[in-house]
Amino acid sequence: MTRGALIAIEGLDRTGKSTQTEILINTLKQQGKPVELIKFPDRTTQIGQLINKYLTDKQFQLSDQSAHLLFSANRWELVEKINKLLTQGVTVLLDRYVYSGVAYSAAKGLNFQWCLNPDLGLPKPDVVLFLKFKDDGNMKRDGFGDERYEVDEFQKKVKVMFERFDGDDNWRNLYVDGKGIEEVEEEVWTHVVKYSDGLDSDVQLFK
Ligand code: T5A
Ligand code: NA
Repeated sequence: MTRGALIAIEGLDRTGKSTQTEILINTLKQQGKPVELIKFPDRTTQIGQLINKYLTDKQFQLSDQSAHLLFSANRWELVEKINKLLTQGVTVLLDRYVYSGVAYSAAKGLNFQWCLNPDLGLPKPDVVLFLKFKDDGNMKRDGFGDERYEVDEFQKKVKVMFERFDGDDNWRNLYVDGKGIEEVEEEVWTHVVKYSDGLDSDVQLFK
């Protein structure tokens, strides 16, 4: 039976992920395709509320390891919902996912594989669109600097960690330098169109 596709949009802070996921949701809906957006971290759950406090309140202390495990736990809270939607033929769009989880924590110096371990067994996206600046354009965008991780040097380290996933067969780099929202939207669509009617293959898991 045809299942829904699992599509992740990833990138550094302020690269346009939420802008593009919103547009993509609307495009698919207009075509009459069932689709659901899941944003990580999901700040509405109990664990998500702790994560929100951690991200927005610099006085709130957590060890890097505990913060990491909370982000992972937040994904495991949603896994049943994701699997159910996919089975029902609904396309699931993820605004950040495992890749952000690993990249931000590994950039702090935690072991890369240790960071991936708690996410093993989660459904693996059929395609990951990595919105990417060649330079540090994300740090010049409106609102950059508001949250804990929005610090130039740190963003550069996160980028290097994200790039360790480059080469996975589901990974697509999408350069956004100097491109307007519509131009990026068109490129996103070229990568997504072939998944928009779902897939017959089983969903893969992180392993
Ligand atoms: N995190 C997350 C972890 O450490 N571990 C984890 O496991 C996970 C899941 C919060 C933080 O948590 C970390 C990573 C993050 O530091 P978040 O809630 O996704 O993650 O962060 P947000 O603040 O919601 O989102 P971002 O800051 O990442 O922004 P987006 O979604 O990439 O960018 P967007 O679409 O809001 O756009 C930013 C600005 O740019 C403009 C927009 O209008 C907006 O003003 N813009 C453009 N301008 C010019 N040209 C374009 N093409 C544009 N596209 C958008
Ligand atoms: Na966002």
